[in-house]
Amino acid sequence: MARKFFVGGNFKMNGTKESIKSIVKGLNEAQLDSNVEVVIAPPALYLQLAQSELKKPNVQVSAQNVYDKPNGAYTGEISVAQLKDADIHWTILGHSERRTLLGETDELVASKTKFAIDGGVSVIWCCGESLEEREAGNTITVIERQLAALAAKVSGSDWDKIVVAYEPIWAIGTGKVATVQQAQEVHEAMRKWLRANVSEAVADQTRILYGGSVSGKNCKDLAKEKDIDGFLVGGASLKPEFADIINSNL
Ligand code: G2H
Repeated sequence: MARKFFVGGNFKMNGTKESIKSIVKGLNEAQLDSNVEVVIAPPALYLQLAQSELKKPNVQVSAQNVYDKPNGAYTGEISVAQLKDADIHWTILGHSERRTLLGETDELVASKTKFAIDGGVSVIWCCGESLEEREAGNTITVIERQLAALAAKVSGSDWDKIVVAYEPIWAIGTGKVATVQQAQEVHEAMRKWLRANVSEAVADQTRILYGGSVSGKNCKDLAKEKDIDGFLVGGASLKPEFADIINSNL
């Protein structure tokens, strides 16, 4: 079964009511490849605004984070049940900004992923190595460690609800995109790991996105690689070129 191309827009902590409306209006009016699954992730405060403004059936809305506990005394957090109540069916988890700035461990990210899936919310699960880890030759070891923590928590059909995003930390928001070869090499290694440690079906069916300074200029070359099944886009998802990235394969 062919893997459907997937493009996520991670707005991070950016936007206002006006700018979110304007981005969504741009998407509503753009000609978007109907073979691409598109998910935009505005800040939590604007999830419902984006949802209510969206008119494109193949564009969905995602949270950027969710907690792994039922509703209760967890100040500042958002629950899976609340996302479902707001009709939000996706969340990003394990973004390196949360892993590095907020101390999220491999195990916490895996636990949140399982909790989200069990509650009916699909997950864009992120992983990636730092520059130091890459220069030490540890890229694949780091990615495999992150994948192993995930695979220890999820199983079977859980994988149908996971889209994996490889985001080398040194390429995030820096303008330093990984070369096509660097990205493809890691994606291939991830698929190989899934084949050996999870199953043939999960390796064949799981979408593996690339993230890190993706732009309208570099997306087409990256999209041609056999193991790159889409993108998680930060800065460029706030701009009109996001539509060009969605249309990478046209
Ligand atoms: C990586 C990416 C989106 P950017 O964080 O998740 O951001 O495209 O700005 O590098």
